[in-house]
Order: sequence, then C-alpha cells, then structure tokens
Amino acid sequence: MATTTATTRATTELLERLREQIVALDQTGVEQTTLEALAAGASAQEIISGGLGPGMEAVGKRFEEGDFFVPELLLSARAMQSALDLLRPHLERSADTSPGTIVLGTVQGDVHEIGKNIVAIVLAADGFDVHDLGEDVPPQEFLDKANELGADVVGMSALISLAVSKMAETVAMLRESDFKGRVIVGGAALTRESAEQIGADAFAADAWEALGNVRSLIQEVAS
Ligand code: B1M
Repeated sequence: MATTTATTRATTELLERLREQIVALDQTGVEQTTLEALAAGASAQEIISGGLGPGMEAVGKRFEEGDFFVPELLLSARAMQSALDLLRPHLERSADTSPGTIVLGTVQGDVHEIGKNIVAIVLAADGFDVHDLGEDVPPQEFLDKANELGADVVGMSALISLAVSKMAETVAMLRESDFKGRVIVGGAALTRESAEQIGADAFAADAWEALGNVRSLIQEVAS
C-alpha cells in the first residue's frame, strides 16, 4: 500500500513536470521525463492525458494571452511529437485481425495534426486498419479514399473554428454518396452539440473515447 502511494506520488510529480517542460519548450526534458514516467509505471494514456495534453492546453492559453506566438506553438508541438514517438511502442497492437477500416484526417484548412495522430496510434494499437490522410484534407479526398477502401468509419479532426464548415461539407458529401459507413469527429473546435449539428454519427473528446465509439460504430455497420 505504501509502495503504491509512493508510486502514485512519483507519477503525479512526473506528469506535473511534463506539463511545465512542454510550456518551457524543453524538448530534451520532455523526452527524459516521458521515459522516467514510463519507468515509474505510468501508462501511455496517463502520460498523454495527464502531462502532455494539459501542457499543450497551457501553451494555447499563453498564445491567447499574447505571451506566445506561432514559433512557440511549433516548438511545443515538436516536443510533444517526440514524446509520442517514445510512447508509440507502449501502445502495442493487441489483435492479429483487423476489426475494421478507418479513414482518418484533419480537415481542409487546418494543419493541427497531434490529436489526430494520437487517435491514429490508439486505433491502430487496437488492431484497426487506419489510413491516415494527414492534415489539410479536402472533402473529396476523404470521400475517394473511403469509397476506394470500403471504409467502415471516416474520422475527422478540427482544431480551428474556421475549419468546421469544411468538416460539415465533408459529412454532407459522404451522406450524398454511396458511402455506407459511419462518421466520427473530434478536436478542440468541436463540441458534442456541434458534432450532432453537422450530422456526424459520433463525437469523442479524446482518443480513448474515440476508440470506444469506433468499436460501437463498427458493430452498427456490421448489424
Ligand atoms: Co494552433 N491554434 N494555430 N497551432 N494551436 C490552437 C488550436 C488554438 C486553440 C490556440 C489558441 O488560440 N488558444 C487556436 C484556434 C482558435 C480557434 O479557431 N478556435 C489556434 C490558432 C489560432 C492557430 C493559427 C491560426 C495561428 C496563426 O497562424 N496565427 C494557426 C492555424 C494554422 C491552420 O491550421 N490553418 C495555428 C498553427 C499552429 C501550429 C502549426 C504552430 C501548431 C500545430 C503543429 C502541429 O500540429 N504539428 C499549433 C498548436 C500546437 C496549437 C495548440 C497550442 C495545441 C494543439 C495540440 O496539439 N494540442 C492549440 C491550443 C489548444 O488546443 N488548446 C492551438 C494537443 C492535442 C493532443 O490535443 O488536438 O485537441 P487535440 O486532440 C485531443 C482531442 O481534441 C481529441 O483527442 C486528442 C486527445 O486524445 N481529438 C479527437 C482530436 N482529434 C480527434 C478526432 C477524433 C476524436 C478525438 O475522431 C476522429
């Protein structure tokens, strides 16, 4: 019991340090602390949700307040991405057969890729066949890839408010086509309500909720 409490305290301190190092734009520190947190028994999910993600939130706040500018956003993103590269092997593929095919991307007009990359890693780790189209993806490209692969689910990410209209356009285009699958959306520009308004089948606040929702959507498609 005492050991568990000590481990939890150590993890909490490491996650706090990670948040600070992201805001300090300290890539080397972020990498070292990520490795230390893994060694202390923290899961990749805890490290992302409790350390790296909140660090990026704080960076966004500094940007809003005029303390940070685009170069700082880029440096924080680079630090986060290198931590994700270290975490990737810890989110191991757990199935030999694919439960379904997902086409994923950040919508046109938006170049934010980190959240979408986490969703891709988490889905792929669960065995899904993930086709990541990258960022700034036009509606037609989502549609073409989904039809080419007979995708079960199309997943779209948007972080800037201006890109939500492109997401709505993509959903409408998929609905008007022969696409028979489901659509899930996420990213800081969306809420559950706005996701519903644009006609998505599901919204997820983070990559782990996305995984649960994608599993349910695939069951719907299959039944
Ligand atoms: Co920009 N940016 N940015 N940025 N950036 C935000 C998004 C912003 C909120 C900052 C702020 O003002 N507070 C703001 C948007 C405001 C708005 O429109 N509402 C903003 C802005 C304004 C801009 C520019 C316009 C700045 C400029 O040029 N003047 C510009 C836009 C460029 C463009 O896209 N056309 C810009 C550029 C950039 C960089 C390129 C420098 C860089 C991104 C680098 C990269 O991705 N390679 C960047 C960054 C780093 C940020 C912040 C600080 C961090 C984003 C991030 O990576 N978060 C961001 C502030 C913030 O979000 N609070 C900000 C961490 C990531 C793990 O979270 O992506 O939300 P997130 O993903 C989460 C969930 O949302 C969810 O799961 C993830 C966690 O598990 N999720 C999904 C995401 N996608 C999902 C899909 C799903 C399901 C769940 O299903 C398919």
